[in-house]
Amino acid sequence: MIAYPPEPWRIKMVEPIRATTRAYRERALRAAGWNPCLLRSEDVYVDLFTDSGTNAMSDRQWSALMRGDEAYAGARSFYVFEEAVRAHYGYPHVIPVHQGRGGENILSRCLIRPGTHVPGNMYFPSTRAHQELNGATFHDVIIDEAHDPVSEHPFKGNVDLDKLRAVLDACGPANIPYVSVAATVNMAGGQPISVANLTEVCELAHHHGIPVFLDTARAVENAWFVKQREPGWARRSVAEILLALCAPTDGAVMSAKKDSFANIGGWIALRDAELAEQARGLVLLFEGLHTYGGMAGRDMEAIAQGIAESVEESMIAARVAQLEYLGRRLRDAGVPVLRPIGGHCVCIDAAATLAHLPRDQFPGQTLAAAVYVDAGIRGVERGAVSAGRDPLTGRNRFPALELLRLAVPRRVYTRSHIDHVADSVIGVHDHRDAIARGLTFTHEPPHLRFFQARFAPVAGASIFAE
Ligand code: PM9
Repeated sequence: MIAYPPEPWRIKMVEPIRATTRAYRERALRAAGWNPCLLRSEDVYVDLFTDSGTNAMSDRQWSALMRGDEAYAGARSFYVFEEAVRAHYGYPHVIPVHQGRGGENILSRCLIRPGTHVPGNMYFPSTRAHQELNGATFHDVIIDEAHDPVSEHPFKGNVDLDKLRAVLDACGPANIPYVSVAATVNMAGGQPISVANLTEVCELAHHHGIPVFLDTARAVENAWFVKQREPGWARRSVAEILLALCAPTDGAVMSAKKDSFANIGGWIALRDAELAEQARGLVLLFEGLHTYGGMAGRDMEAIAQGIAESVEESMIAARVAQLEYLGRRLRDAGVPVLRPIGGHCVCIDAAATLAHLPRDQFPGQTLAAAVYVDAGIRGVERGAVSAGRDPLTGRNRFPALELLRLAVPRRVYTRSHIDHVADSVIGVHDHRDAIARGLTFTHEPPHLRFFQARFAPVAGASIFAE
């Protein structure tokens, strides 16, 4: 028996979802250019495309919405939001943005000059895109285990300090505007970084006068894994560990659409007053006034309440247990699942599942298509399509991990939905030989191509054997 503890919430409001037929779904996906991202959500049964902005807000968050102060300048809701971020993340300067990539844009513009280099623990598409748009080259300095889907390393988000030293030596500290660290690491499957490793990274970077900025989108989940796995932290609360993770860093960029249970929003949080002033100046141009940053007052109230709920340990325990349950069901049935199971998603090794397809037929995208057609489950490719092209050579990047990511929204789906997903994915895996061919681009956007790309089967009308 795989454990599935009862959720620490009950359902007060429901949103109907609609089951469709296989023939209907294949038609819908063909019309969407074989890209599940381009489907209408009403054609999706269980939506595991992302855990971003798709979470269920609590009754306390919904009531907080009513307190929203919609004043253009100096809204009361901003100060509630600012205080919640300061108290839980520990940075003095809090600048609101409309979502994470808004913050990435501002931070990259403040710090990056053309020809500079940004090391980080594996890329994230929007983060790297903003670094590259501002003229930097990203260097992956994550430990090798992060690229190995079967490694059980407890902290696959850790930075390899030798790799970081090598980038410092090769590029020179003066050409490194900052080190970009994520907690957890999304593209590695939601894998955490240890407090000890992050502290060492900061010591090394600071020794060379380089600041470290943390992507805190899922830092609460990271803190939960630290509590479970890192010696010395078991008796500390998740709230304390979250502060300990942020403490050695110089600032953070946050998408509040993840850990904070919000449907929209984010922030930049900084220690340096001068950098904060520079960032506020750019927020005015790109996001909105520095006391709302593209959010409504009610959004800031919902986030402040969501932050407080995010460190409630029963919530995180139930979330991680739900993912562990899905991962174990798949693994026990022989599906090659990335290990250990991460904080926000279960990832299927698409290169291993569809080993008969070459990488340039995009096995991750093809598996995403097959899983949608089978039972209306929408995941997202996290492999070569997401990695895009090298801006210098123009060639496709083929990362070591070629995954189908199933990201589970917080407090949205019940055990029977998760069982439905497991049954379907196991069935697709058992009949993987029926997936006769992969996909090729028919439309390829220049940036973050996985969102809007269109594909066609490399031959014939379908990816399935006719
Ligand atoms: N992450 C995700 O599904 C949403 C878009 S990609 C399908 O995983 C990190 C670690 C993220 C992230 C978004 C962002 C950008 C930054 N860092 O989506 O702009 O996982 O709020 O945040 C998505 P925004």
